[in-house]
Amino acid sequence: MNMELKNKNLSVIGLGKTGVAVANFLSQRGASVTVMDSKPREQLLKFVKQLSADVNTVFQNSEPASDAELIVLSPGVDIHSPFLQNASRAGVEIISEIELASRFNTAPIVAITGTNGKSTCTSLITEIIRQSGKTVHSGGNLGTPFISLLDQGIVDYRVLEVSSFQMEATSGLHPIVSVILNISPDHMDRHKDLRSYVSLKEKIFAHQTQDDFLILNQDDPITRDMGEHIQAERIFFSTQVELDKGIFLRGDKIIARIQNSEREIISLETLSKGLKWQIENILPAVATALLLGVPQESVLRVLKNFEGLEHRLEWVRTLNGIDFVNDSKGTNVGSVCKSLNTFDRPIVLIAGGKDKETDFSPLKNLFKQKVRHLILIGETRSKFKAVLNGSFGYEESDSLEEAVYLAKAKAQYGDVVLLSPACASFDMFKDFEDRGNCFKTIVNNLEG
Ligand code: UMA
Repeated sequence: MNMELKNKNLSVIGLGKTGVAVANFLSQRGASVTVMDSKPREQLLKFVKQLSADVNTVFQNSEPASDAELIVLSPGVDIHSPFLQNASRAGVEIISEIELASRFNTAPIVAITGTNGKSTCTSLITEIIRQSGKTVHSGGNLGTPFISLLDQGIVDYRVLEVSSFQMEATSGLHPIVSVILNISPDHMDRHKDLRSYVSLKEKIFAHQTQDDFLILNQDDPITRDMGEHIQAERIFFSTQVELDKGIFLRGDKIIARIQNSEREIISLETLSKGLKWQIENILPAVATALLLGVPQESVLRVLKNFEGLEHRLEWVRTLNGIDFVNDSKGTNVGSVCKSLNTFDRPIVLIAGGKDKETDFSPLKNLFKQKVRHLILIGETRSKFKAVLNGSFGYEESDSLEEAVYLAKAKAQYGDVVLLSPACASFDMFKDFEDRGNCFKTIVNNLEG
């Protein structure tokens, strides 16, 4: 579906990466565009400078213009916000940037969602497609808004990482392959409950047809039962059991049983260092590649050379036999559980940060099994302490630097020192990247 934009009055809410991309896209197509943001202008100069000259701006107020004929939301804007109620009551259409881009996109889409691992899986699929000689764009929650990709030329595929925020006001996204990696509670400060969060993730396959594929995690109790009655073909992946149809591990080998044939893909020991800890994200990426008809040589080349992504189980340094690992993107409980389960040796964990109204109790038993020592930082320290309730020892620190020193002092030869906070970063840092970069600088400056 396309839409007429010329001379329409359009409001874009939120002036971040998405707001800039949407406003410029709309204004280039002849619309009269106003961007609103709750922050003052001085805090948004970086984005103001990137706007086309004819885009209007309103600061310290996110309410759309009263004459808006269409409202486009940035992912950070909750569709249930009170400032959208008047427009909603008046019947003005409110859509996400992903929805807007879907209406103009003409390339086949591969879309990846789930609570954890989305970025790694998205990047792997993109690299594998590129390696096979096809042209490909990737973006979405990963960093480059979907709408920006549309003005970057025609490609064979667009690979999108899609978040629950981005699905809120989305109704028409139609991927030829969709992937749901896993589901555990996240962003509970934004979504009403776990069911609402799951429903947003399920929208990724709502428009798929019998020619399309939905890739799901067999080991995850929520994704396992998804899409039972859909037309698209469901393909499962598992690290725990062999599947009649799907992709799984047999010993240390990845085996694919897809489209009526079984083939051995790769042995785990030949995976690149960046991927050794990411099997759950590799399996759906390989399945996607095979379904798209990518030759196995291209898949292997990427799996042997892919460096992994920054801030996601990123190996930083080995010092005195201790591996220091940056998992600053571990911003929810599910992600930290996965990261802790990745290692079969004692972990000294640095956790804590800004609260996302998360229930930390699932971590309690895992700490007992996996964590040699815990160091708490950030705003959520007292919440962690209340959950642990004396059942697990910890130290506290006011700074990440001190936390790293404490971790080094407690870790023994062969241990892992892991920064995986289970929380957002905004109490002490600009964002999770800033937190991860600080961790790496501190670790790289440690003396032996
Ligand atoms: N704002 C308002 N009113 C509101 C809420 C926000 O005016 O009620 C304004 C803020 O003041 C701010 C602007 O909106 O100036 C920011 O918009 P945004 O938060 O949507 O930020 P963008 O820069 O557009 O980045 C978004 C995604 N951000 C979020 O989902 C919070 C980025 O994902 C994404 O990379 C980018 O679009 C491009 O697609 C980041 C993220 O943290 C990485 N995602 C979450 C996650 O991974 O857990 C979902």
